[in-house]
Amino acid sequence: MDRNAELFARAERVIPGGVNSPVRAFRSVGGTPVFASRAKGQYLWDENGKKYTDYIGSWGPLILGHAYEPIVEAVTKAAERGASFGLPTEAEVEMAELVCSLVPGVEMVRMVSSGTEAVLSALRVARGFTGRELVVKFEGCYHGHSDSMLVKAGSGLATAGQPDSAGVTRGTAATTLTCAYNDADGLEKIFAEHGEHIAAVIVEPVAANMGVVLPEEGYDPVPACGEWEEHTHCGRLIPGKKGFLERLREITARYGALLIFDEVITGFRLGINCASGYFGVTPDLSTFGKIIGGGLPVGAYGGRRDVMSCVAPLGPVYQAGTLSGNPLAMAAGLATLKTLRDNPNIYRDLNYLRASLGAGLATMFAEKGLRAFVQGIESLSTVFFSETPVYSYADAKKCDTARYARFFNGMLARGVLMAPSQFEAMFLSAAHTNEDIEYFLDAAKTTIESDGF
Ligand code: KE4
Repeated sequence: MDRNAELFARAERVIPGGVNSPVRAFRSVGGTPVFASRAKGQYLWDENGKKYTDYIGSWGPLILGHAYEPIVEAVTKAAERGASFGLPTEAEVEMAELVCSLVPGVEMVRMVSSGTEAVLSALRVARGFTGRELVVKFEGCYHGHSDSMLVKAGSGLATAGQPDSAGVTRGTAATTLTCAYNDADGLEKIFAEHGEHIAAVIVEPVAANMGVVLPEEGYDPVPACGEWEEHTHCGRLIPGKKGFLERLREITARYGALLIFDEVITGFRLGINCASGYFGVTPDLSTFGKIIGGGLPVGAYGGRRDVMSCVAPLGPVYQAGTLSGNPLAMAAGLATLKTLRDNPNIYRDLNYLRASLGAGLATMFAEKGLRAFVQGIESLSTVFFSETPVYSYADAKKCDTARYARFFNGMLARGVLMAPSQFEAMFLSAAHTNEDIEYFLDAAKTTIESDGF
């Protein structure tokens, strides 16, 4: 019997949808979800013993690969000293000092236990600091499952959002406005109407939850399929052209609203100085997750000292957590961040691998006359089966998700584990090699040449 199927049948009886996070159920690509048994480096084995080259990477934390030895050792040593104390520890101080030393604009930082918790806390601080109620998010960006972030565009541009999940009250949704990603002019209009009531704008500096969509930081359009060139971005920088993130910074400052970079994915993924260092735009608050925990549950939010000074017990904005700054998670996070800080070539090599993957796929698709766009930056990449490049959620929704599902399953059968959704990213790790990229491209070639693709 297929152990994945057997375990999934058991799981569905006692866990909603059989999974502890929806995307793991493979519903948008079909088939039985892969149950992970173990993993090492870039490889993962399922419960049937089938081996995959893993491009999910736990959705981002594992930039150094699975079971990275220094992390395993650090967590083991920490566990032998006690898993949790409910008291401050030196590791938390070291983590806060390290984050403040690496991320532009972060003068103080608070540890929490997930990206969702980091975002909901940052939004509460922004509202407490400004005394304002409204927040703005961008369609297609995902910031975790806190109520005010589960909101889709309301009818019309600057009207209040509508719940995007059952259980989110209309009152909560009404305090979240939405705008199209990369539409700084649209944001200008929202501020013209609501500016004095807007506490914050939250953005993924590189959107990775509608697939990888870059901020138009003054770039030419994404190279058309087959016209790929060696770029660290999807496009060519147009000197002097104000980009999307720069415009957000300028607009929010002008109205006294806070700019929040949700760096749960981009943090320490784009580079050791995060997206704020990468694009040279400094937000007022930043949120983190994933890599900062090295695979254990960690989130964090931080930023301007005057803003963070509002947080209890220093200030009036309450936020707390039993396992915040957990010693095991700090050990994993510190081992990860120190490795990245002390080995800058990791980022250079990751970008090269990602660009090689993108170039190989774009060339292959062009040769087959297949309209598909590979959009990526540093170690993030998405294959969009789309007639046009993807600059916004409206563009992403036009993708041929059925074709993506066929591609995903063809690759899965050939031992390549991609993101089980068109609207996610692939995450490369320092464990991936040129040979893995060649294997990916070989598998992609036989997949797109297979019957019925
Ligand atoms: P968590 O609460 O899942 O740790 O983080 C929420 C979050 C916040 N902000 C951004 C930009 C995020 O991408 C996320 C979570 N990312 C998804 C992957 N797209 C997590 C995977 C899942 O939901 O299972």
